[in-house]
Amino acid sequence: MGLTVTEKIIKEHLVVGRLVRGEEIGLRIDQTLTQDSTGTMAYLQFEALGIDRVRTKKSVAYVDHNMLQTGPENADDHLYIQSIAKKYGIYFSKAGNGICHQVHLERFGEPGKTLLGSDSHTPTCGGLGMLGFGAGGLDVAVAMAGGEYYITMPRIVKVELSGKLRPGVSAKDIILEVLRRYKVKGGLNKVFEYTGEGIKYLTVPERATITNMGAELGATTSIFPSDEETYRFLKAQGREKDYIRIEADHDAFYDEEIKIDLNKLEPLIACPHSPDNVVPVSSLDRIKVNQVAIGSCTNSSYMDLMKVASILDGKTIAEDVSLVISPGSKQVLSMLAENGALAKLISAGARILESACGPCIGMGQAPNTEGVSLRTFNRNFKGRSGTFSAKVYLASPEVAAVSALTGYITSPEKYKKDIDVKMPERFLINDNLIISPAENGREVEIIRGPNIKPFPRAKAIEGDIGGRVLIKVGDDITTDHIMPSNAKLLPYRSNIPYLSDYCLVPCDPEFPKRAKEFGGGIIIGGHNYGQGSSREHAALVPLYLGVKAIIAKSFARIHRQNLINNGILPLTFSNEEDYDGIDIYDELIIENTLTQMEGDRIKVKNITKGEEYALILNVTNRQRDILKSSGLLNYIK
Ligand code: MIC
Ligand code: SF4
Repeated sequence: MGLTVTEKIIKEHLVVGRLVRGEEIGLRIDQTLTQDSTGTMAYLQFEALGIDRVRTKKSVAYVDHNMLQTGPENADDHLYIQSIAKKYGIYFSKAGNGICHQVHLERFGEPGKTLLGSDSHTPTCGGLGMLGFGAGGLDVAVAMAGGEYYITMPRIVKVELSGKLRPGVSAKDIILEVLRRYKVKGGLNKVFEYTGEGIKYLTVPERATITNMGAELGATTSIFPSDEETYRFLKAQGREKDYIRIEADHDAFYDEEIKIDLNKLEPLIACPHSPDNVVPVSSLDRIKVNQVAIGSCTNSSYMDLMKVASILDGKTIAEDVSLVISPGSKQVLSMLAENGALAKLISAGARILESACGPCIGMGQAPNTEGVSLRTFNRNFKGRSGTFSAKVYLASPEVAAVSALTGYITSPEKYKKDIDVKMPERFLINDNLIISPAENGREVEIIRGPNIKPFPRAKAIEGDIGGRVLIKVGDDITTDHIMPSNAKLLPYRSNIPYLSDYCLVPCDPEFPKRAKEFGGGIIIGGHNYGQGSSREHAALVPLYLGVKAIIAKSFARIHRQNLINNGILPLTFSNEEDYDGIDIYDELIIENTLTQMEGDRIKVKNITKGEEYALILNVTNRQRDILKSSGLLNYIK
């Protein structure tokens, strides 16, 4: 039996386990990336490992999230990361160089290699045939120290693309179509591997839009083969030496298959408040738009913005629309500046933001109260924009640009002009904002600002674990609910005590107070608990608040691992109806926890209700040992 692209790369990097679906495997990691909002914590954890230089082939530290700098905190963290990078052998991409995933695709990603990043959209480099995973900071720290990264050997979904996109329909619509079919939990423990005749019409940046937003499926990752298009992109980036060809064997086995006929696809849009709430743009009835935001790691490439410039050329945006554009990288912005497209954007009325995540993570540009914001981004969870009452829609750059002109959500199919943007033969290459590490790191001093506080460590599990139910939440709770991130909170990513006052506040403003009053306790969740970002803070902050276990119907992949890494028990119901019987303030107890943890069934008593539930501890032996050693750091040591 032949192999898929995914299996070929996994096989090359397999350190522990076998290529058997559902079994745990450990992979050698070639490259790592961090960004600044998870990076500070990841490097504090790396320091705790006591290694003197990274052991990966290439590690890069980006500054792209915390760029608003309304106080000294962010700048202090940037200096910390820069000094760490210099000391430990890590390339440092300075503020202004661009969004980590866009820059990594342009300048570092390599087909056939593995990439681990402390950001959930690390699969972006799957667009050039690289196997990228998002993970918590501690997993990335361990990979930088030369440790392997563990995943469940995924099921592989063949996404067969046939035909060619029609004018006005774009790569974003392909991933929105996959999201429409699979929903935000449909990708758990799966890799989406793209193939078929249709892929030859998709450039690497377009493929990267698709693999990027595959994160919203909850997938392990997404990947395209490495073919002529990959070569063309790498050559245009002056990196043809990094090219290798990787394609699935003709008799490769896939666990599932879906087909998308690109000729039939139409412009799609994700409606508030979930990326899988997808409908055709044409089905929406004249929705007035207050803000249009173009950018983010999903849609901020040179070609995306050239399309936008072509649509806006010589026109003026609607009177009531605020249009903000954040180019994905310095390369993109410089090229737009040099060829005059930037002038067209500015002239049409766009507000040009720096090359960074910006509005995508609520770092400025929060919409007006009840405002409608149309974005080319990947997430529209409630409140993420910085305005709790805002309604955020997600669509392609074409939909965004045309709607900015009309003032209403509008399908670009109505826009008659042919938008034909070609990938350049040569991108503008200037890596002067990428700082190389020191030859001899010993002499480099680490700069630590006053905002950097020690991170909490799990305590060893002893006797009975128990406590009050501190909160009971429903399905699809995101890490944006558990640990909100916006312009006010992001500066405190290295200050867990400060963040603890905001934990789960979007679900219940009283949660932090209650958790502190009871000295910790237990959280009850629905399906897909912890979906979304990789931020480890969604585990570290509950740990700080004394949360000992989370009992949910199911967990999102990265968050579940972050809980285990930090010594919090992720338990699931064996009988989902038990969820209904538990209420906030109930007192739960898991007697002789350590002994019970030897098996995969855990009995929990509800003292308040006089009931007992059978829960599942679905972990591998390695994960069990991590939990018993009170977290990954202690386990490794
Ligand atoms: C996000 O898009 O939610 C983020 C901000 O990039 C996060 C990382 C973080 O919380 O710092 C992610 O996707 O992992
Ligand atoms: Fe940045 Fe948004 Fe991409 Fe996260 S999803 S890395 S915040 S641009």
